[in-house]
Amino acid sequence: NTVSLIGAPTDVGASVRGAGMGPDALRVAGLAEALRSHRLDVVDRGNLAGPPNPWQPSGNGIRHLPEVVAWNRAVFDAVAQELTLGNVPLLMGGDHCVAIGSISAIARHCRTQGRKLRVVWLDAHTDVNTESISPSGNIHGMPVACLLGHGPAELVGWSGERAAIAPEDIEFIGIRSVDADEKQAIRMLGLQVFDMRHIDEHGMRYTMTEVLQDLGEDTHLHVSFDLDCLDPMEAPGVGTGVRGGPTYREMQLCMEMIADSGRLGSLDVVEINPALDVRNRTAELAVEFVQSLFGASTLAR
Ligand code: DIR
Ligand code: MN
Ligand code: MN
Ligand code: MN
Repeated sequence: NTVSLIGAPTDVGASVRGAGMGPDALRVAGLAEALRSHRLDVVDRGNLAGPPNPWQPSGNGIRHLPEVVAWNRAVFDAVAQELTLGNVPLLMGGDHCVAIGSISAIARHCRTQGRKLRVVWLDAHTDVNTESISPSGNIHGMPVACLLGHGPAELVGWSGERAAIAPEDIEFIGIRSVDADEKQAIRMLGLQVFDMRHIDEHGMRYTMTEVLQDLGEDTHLHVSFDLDCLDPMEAPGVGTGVRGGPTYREMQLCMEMIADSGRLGSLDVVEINPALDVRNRTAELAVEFVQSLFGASTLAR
């Protein structure tokens, strides 16, 4: 299988500028070369194009909706194209709003192939706000809601069904920041959230066995990796860092256990903000974790 790198250099969904530089930060950190060193075929499709960030205040509970739609349209088409070619799309964000386009394209592809889709959402946040409950209006806090069929009409239904995924198709890991009304949405939807307390009490190993236990032979596993999942001491280059995240070793174990499942079919790497980073450390960290996701481990060659 060929891994296809797709850059989505935008921060239209975020509260803090800078995530648009994420794709080049990952390139400078050697993402393609690192994957090739593990004998993977890699193609870099370059960066998608889209509208600039108009830097508008939130109107009607939502910011930059037309720009987010435009970026996601480009993402949707690019990811769909790679899936048609049989490649593994690796979307380099960009802020997390781009997961709407990528996961919608993946859900549509899985449906046409009769395969199940499982999404693993690695994040400090659950991103299940809608325009009616979001305290910020930032769409990077809404992609999960949109994919579940609850959000602005312009961002819902892209997979061909109202909901691209069902609540039982997504697992959250590393959560430690959920907005007040978002908590109620999680309960009403019945989402399975492995928050930091769960990881503290049960450990990453047991948590990941729970996450991966019922993956079938025919399941396509998508990982949506928001770098703010990590503790900001490890990953300072993010716009909305929250202390108390998984350690470097816990995250490595998480990635290695996903790799062992053998089901990884696509990946988003989002929210790296080079403007806030320290000597590209967060992108370099992301490159290490992506290698583990694709099967690198201490003793395997
Ligand atoms: C917050 C922040 N919950 C919001 N969300 C972020 O604006 O909706 N998600 N940063 O990654
Ligand atoms: Mn996120
Ligand atoms: Mn986040
Ligand atoms: Mn589950």
